[in-house]
Amino acid sequence: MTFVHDIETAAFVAAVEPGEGRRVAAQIAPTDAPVLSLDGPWRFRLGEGLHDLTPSFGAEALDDANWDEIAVPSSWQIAGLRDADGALLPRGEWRYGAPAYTNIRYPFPVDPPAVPNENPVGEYRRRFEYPGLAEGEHAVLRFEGVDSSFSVWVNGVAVGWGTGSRLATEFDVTALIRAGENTVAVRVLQWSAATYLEDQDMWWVSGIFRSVSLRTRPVGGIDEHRIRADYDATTGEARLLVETDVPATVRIPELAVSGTAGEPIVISSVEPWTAETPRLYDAEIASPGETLRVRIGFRTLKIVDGELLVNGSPIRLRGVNRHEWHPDTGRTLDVATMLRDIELLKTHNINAVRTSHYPPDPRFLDLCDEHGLYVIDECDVETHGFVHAGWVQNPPADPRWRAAMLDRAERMLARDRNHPSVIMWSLGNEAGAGDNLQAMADLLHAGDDRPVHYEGDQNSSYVDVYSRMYAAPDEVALIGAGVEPGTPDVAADARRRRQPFLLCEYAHAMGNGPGALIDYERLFDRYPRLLGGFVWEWMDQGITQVDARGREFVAYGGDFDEALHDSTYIIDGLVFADRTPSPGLTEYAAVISPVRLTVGSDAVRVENRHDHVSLDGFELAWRVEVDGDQVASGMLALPEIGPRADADIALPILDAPALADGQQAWLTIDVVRRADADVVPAGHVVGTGQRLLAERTRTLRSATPAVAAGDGWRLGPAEIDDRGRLVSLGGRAVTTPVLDIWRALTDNDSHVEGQGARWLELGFDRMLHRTVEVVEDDGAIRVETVTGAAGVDSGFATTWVWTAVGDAVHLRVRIRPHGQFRAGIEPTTLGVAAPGPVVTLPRLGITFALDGLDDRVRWFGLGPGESYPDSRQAVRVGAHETSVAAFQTPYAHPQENGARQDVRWAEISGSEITGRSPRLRIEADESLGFTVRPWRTADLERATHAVQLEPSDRTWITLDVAQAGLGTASCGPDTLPPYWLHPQERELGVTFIVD
Ligand code: IPT
Repeated sequence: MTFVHDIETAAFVAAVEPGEGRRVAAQIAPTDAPVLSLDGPWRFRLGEGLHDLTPSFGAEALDDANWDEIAVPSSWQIAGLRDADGALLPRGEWRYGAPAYTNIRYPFPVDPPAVPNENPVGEYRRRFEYPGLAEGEHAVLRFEGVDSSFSVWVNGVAVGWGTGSRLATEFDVTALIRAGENTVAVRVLQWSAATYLEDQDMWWVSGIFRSVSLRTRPVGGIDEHRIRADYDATTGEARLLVETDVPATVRIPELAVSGTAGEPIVISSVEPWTAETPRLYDAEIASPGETLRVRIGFRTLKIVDGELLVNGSPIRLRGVNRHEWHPDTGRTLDVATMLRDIELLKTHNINAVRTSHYPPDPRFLDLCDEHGLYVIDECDVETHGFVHAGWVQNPPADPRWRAAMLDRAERMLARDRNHPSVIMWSLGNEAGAGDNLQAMADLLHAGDDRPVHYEGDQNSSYVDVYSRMYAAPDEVALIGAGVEPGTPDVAADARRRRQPFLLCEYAHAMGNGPGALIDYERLFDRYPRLLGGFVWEWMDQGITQVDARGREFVAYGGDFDEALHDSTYIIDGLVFADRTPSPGLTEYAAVISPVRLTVGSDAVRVENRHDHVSLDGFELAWRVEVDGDQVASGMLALPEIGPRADADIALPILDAPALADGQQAWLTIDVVRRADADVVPAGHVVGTGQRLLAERTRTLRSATPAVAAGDGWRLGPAEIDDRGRLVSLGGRAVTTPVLDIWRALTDNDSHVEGQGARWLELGFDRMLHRTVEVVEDDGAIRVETVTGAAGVDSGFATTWVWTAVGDAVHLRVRIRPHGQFRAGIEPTTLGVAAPGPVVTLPRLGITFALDGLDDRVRWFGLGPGESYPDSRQAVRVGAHETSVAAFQTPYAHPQENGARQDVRWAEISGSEITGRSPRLRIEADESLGFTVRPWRTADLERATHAVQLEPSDRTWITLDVAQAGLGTASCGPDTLPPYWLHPQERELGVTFIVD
């Protein structure tokens, strides 16, 4: 065979064409034809670049006995982080380069289509036995994913080269394969022209990272099959059309249906497929040479009046953007990991996945069909890095790249079009503008009737949905109402106004956050044009690493000595790298719950937010708790409530519970699954409603006078010195309370769009305290302080009143801000200052520390998880308990975390057995924010990785009047104004009881 680009020298490295020698790699289905997996150990050698290629690399006789072994599939940089036994290697001992992370920027000069000489080359070889081919049979070598360009030899002969890392590639090797031993050799270039099309926000890792197989194609085998399975919701009738490249028959035993490929089959009654009812029918497509086992889901998609209808009913997308990642295996996932994602998605009420930003491992789509998720299948195209070159030479706008881009669209379509779960094609992500994108859309429209998505087509000139990323709620509201500003082209504007609107990315889940999910959800509820959104992103794409002390940690950009990197921006998921749900995920699950409860005084309103199913599968479990202790409970059945309908259910008549001083009684109602529903177990709670039934305000204990002791006073369990400092409480050493307005900046706070810079400018992180006076006042000790930062006029005057109340001590704090609280006051040369915006506060409260209270924490208030003003849908009022350690949320990049809101009392105990009091109880006059940490805020702020946080000898307690919201400024709108904390006079009061 001859090739335009020489294969021996890898001359295709700078070729803009998609490949040579390939054939269409259509979807494969389970078959009775032989399939030989070539996964497993391969011989491997990593060359430095094209100047370092193994001569005669494809030759059968090449002696590779001394080469390393590498697992296929895997990425070599990830595989090389471990030794042959799988143990992590320390920095400096990595075997095959290292992963590198950049978000937008290319990892090499923007010099298309060329790449630098520094271009590692992975050479893979494997010998295998093959039974040989019978007359007329074919053999096809199939690669599910190789990053980036690669060339292939079989038995010493070059068969071609390919690109399109996350798409399948096939080579017909019939002429080369033989009975007995065969040799396959694959040379993979880390960088190639194709890399310019693959600039997604993820780790740069290379190699044969998805499976490889050798497929025997029988005489008369079915190489391509296409299934169209429509459902008519008005008649219940299905229409099936199976097309094949050879004559074949179609059989669905369960429906007692059979027919001929190429001819429509009408079925009078089927159960349709939706994400809520993922009904699949097993079917057989048989030719004389081969039988395929396929699964068919009947469903119809249609856009009508700005709504996307599935089987005639509008749907709402409650989605996530999912990259394929595992902290130990990188971009290579096993089915168990994919299934784990499915379970997590389904148990958190998520119904849609955008496969950002490339077609996933095809087995994931099988799972989406089976378990029910709507999928936006996105093509492997992103050229974001050209933004740094003013989009000059951007491939989508350059005709030379057209063939490669069309090739990608065509291969995505061929591989994925039979999946009922795929409800939309996406051309790619962040690839700017250009005719090649429109040509991809044309190709998809011609070949399939699914809607086409591309967020970069802002005027919707060739796509079917209006899609945006990170638009703020205000703008989304305008779009929902259809009154958004028009596009320049009148016809395009009219078309766009008839399209459903999608937030293909929103609510950047980086670090602590996102805030304001509920604000978006309310808009989605209100405007039918809003099809929903996809949170960015599903998981923290961290990598398991070991530090110098041998401790494992989650690595991010920069941890691999990359010359250019984007640091923590890869740690922005709803699940942590080990797939533990973050508070952001629990919040999202509550916000998008398909069953919403509003608990009234004698009835509960139940809203069924499903699009297709009634609430048959659910029931209500209610309980009454007094101060967290359950006093009554029961179950309530649900009547027939159809999709998108609601009903009021009468509540049982309850006796007024007896309340002690300061107690509250709450009614909590959970919506629970009655029986197992696929991956969602019986008893799973999908939504909760609560209502305060009764409360008794706390009466303060009566005061007793302070007793002079030493240089200060004794007030119940407290010792206060003559400088007004609390020195001990219940015999435990104390770090005295100070006014605290600081939080360890979250990723959202510290981003340029966030408020962190203004907070730092006003010195909120470096407050100094001045004691103005300490006086004994009517038996209480009153301390006046002033707090402010160097160089800044804004600050706080605080009055602290300590009162002994029997064997306890009460503290009342009154905080009065003074000064301008304005950032950006830059004097001009004339000395005139221009005041900047008023600065709001991160938090407002007090922080102190105690010795030895390191064990359990109990509290009554919102929990069990952390919450913030704009992220509090998932938490419930009740009594919660955990350990000091588990009270912390272990964000991979340490930052403010763990705050519990609306806390009325809290108890912290020590693990040591001594004569000292085992427990501190804090009773709030009014409810408070409450945080307990085994380290200081400054430690949290200084640590770059969670593993660096080590418990100090004291437990740090912060009690807040309030804290600022979280927002999503790391990509998107900052904290919305209702969740700001303005500097205003505020008070807090607590009683400390030690027993
Ligand atoms: C947006 C990207 O599409 C996504 O891949 C990811 O990088 C995200 O940002 C940030 O994590 S693009 C951005 C410029 C809005």
